[in-house]
Amino acid sequence: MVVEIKRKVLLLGDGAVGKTSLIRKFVMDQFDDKYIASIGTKVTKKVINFKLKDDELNLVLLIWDILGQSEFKGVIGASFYGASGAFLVADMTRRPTLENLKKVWLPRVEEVAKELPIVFLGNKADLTDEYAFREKDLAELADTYDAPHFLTSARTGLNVNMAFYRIAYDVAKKGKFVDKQLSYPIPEEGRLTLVEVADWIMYDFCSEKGEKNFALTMPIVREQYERAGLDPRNPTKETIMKAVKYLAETEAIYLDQESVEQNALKRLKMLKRAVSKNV
Ligand code: G3D
Ligand code: MG
Repeated sequence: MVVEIKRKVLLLGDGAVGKTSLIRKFVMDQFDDKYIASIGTKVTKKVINFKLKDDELNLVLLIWDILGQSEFKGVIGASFYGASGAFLVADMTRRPTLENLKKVWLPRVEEVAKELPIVFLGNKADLTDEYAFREKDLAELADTYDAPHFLTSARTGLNVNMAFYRIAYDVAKKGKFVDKQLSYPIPEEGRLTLVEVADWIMYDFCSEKGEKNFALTMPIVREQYERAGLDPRNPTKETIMKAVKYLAETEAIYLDQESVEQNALKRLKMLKRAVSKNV
């Protein structure tokens, strides 16, 4: 059976942190956007498919982008209504954008909806030389809300899919379809970039270990990526292949041989979608 549910998620944060760019990067040419003129908001739709044990769940994400000038005015209140999740976006190159998450955006979220799944993003992570705060600062804030955080780049694509899949997962999990078998979504068919593949493999490895351990397993992948010389911002075919091998070695410690091989194959198949000529 295929079940379809719709969920609304918001991107919140100061002007020019990259909200619109992140949505564009995630949704790419699948733009199906509606401009709600009265409240200065644009809605973009993206369907994410989750495979359940026997069923499928199509989660229709309605991504609400709060536009330009309205950012610091009262009009955004209406946009918050009915939201199932929110991104809180800061710009790694401007410290006040982080402080405003605390001062401005989080209080607003809490006013409207308690217990809303939130995901913190430190965007423009490609501009490493211009960082005005560290990942640790963002992590500390996220931790106080028990929420995940990602460093993202709408420019390179770093962690963009990861972040959206994560919020999709959190949002789906909160609804009626709470299901232990809910697995992380697999990117749709078609060509992938090497950055997306490296993201996805990290995602795949962590989700194998279950939702609870997601944050704990992330460092394991990071370590193996480092060992493989894989820079998540600029991965190559060779470093991804090495990383797949190292992750398989790690998994061999606690998984049976067949599962280890299946996982490695699954990951190499993703890589093929980035490097093969005919996808
Ligand atoms: P907003 O929707 O939050 O207001 P935008 O932000 O998406 O309009 O982005 C604001 C500016 O930041 C844009 O530059 C955009 O290209 C840039 N930007 C967004 N994300 C990133 C990123 O990850 N890395 C880098 N280097 N730049 C980013 P312009 O010059 O068009 O105003
Ligand atoms: Mg914008």
